[in-house]
Amino acid sequence: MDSFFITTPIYYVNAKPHLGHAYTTILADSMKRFHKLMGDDTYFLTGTDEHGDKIVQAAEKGGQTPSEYVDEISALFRNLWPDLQIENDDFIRTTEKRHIKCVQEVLQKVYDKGDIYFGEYGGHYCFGCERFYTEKELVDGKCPQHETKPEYIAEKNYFFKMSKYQDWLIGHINANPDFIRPERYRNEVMSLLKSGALEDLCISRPKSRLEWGIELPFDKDFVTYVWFDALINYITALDYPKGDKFKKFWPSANHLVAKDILKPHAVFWPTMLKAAEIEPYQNLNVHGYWLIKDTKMSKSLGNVVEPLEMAQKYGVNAFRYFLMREMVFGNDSSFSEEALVGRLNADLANDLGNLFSRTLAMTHKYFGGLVPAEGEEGEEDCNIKNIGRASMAAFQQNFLEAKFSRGLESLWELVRGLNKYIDTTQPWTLYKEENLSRLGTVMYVLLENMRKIAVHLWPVMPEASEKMLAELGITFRPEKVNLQGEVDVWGLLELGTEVASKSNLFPRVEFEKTPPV
Ligand code: ME8
Repeated sequence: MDSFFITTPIYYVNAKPHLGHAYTTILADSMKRFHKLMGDDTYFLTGTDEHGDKIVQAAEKGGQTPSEYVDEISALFRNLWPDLQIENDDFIRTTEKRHIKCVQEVLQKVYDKGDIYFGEYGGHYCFGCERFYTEKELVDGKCPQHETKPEYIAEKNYFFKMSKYQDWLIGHINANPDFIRPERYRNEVMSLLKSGALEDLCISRPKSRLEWGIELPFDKDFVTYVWFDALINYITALDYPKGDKFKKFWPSANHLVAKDILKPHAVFWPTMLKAAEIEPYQNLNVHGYWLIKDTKMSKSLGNVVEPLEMAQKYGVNAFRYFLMREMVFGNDSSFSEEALVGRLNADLANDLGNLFSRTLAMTHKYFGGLVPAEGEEGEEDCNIKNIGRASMAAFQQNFLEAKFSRGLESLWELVRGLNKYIDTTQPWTLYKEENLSRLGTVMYVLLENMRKIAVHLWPVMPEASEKMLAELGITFRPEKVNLQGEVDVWGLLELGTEVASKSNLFPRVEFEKTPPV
């Protein structure tokens, strides 16, 4: 049994969760479920990043201590995930004892090796990103993420010798074309690495300036800061260094992040791992931004989309489907309720929902609701089975390559193919002609394909998939599924199974434009 370890970024607790956080976490959940169906032993980690200036400032604003504040906001993230049908195996908080211990162990190891030194540094510090920017990285003197002018800070601090590992990292990326994907981000990282000497990474803050962090094990007057703290969460959760979980899951580590934190994950983290003599992760999967009317979502612009509100309004499963289908992985994508409603009606209500409810209704009308026997296979049946095989194989391959939207598109070739199959085989005519043997074949082909589609949809729409399968008289057990085998296997839906008489999985919705103010 292979393993599959999937992580999301640990989110800052300086604001409530929004659509962007929900997207990454839903996607991670889908990847976990997909790998589960592929027979892998899976582990899915998410959590919250709770140290740093931003948090102290946000707590002060609300008149709370940092610790009261982080408890409150972290719980908002933790409690949201089950409502979006997200099943994470662990939820890590950087203020937990297990994490503090792990960070200190890694720091000590890297320090003992001589890869951490004490030095003076002056630089352009962006509080939003919690990192220093080089002159070259600034755009018009401003931070490219926050478009604010960074503050010039000079102080004595500890540094990680990141530059020492630059050549090794270039070699590793060259030797592992999938290490960073999609390709555009791999190219971006490569051109950054080849554009000049990598700077060393400032990893501490004097306690006189900031106490809300993890104390350096080799100097009590300093705390470690942001990335050296946050990134290590991925191995803390596997009980590094001693745990069996670490041995089992680390080799398959897949990180999922948006492009805003590409450099820390693609450059800081692998070099930190190398210095700590830990194998690099397997893949870094990088997605683009959800935009609102072509602008990035931000609290200050007041255009933040509340994921729970969308899920409650349109259904969790439709919301999950939309996010995964609409965004081409790696590119930016615009979110609008209009587009969501469009896809819900077209793909889910019309294509899939109608196909399913028509199939169930016909099974009732023609065969009393019992799955009929399949007779001889004709050309049309053979054709649709070929479409099915190609569509499911493409779905799986695309999901393995982190091309989720294309994967769903491939599956819909089967959904649309089946709708056409009904039009051409005309079960109602076969019924009128009393050609029950041919009718049985057609209905069986439809029902068995519905079963296969439902199984493939479980990673994206867990509840809808289980409901479809229940309506087909099947109790779904993910651990019993062999998704790869589903491409070629035929006939798992048993003859005589009683199916539901109707289904209303995805009712059509009308889009109401908000009246102009
Ligand atoms: O960066 N579109 O936390 P963060 C898509 N604590 N995804 C978005 C998004 C958008 N408009 N906005 C946010 C941090 N995200 C650090 C991470 S990891 C060791 C430490 C998602 O709360 C996306 O996954 O700012 C992005 O990478 C992440 O939220 C940033 O979360």
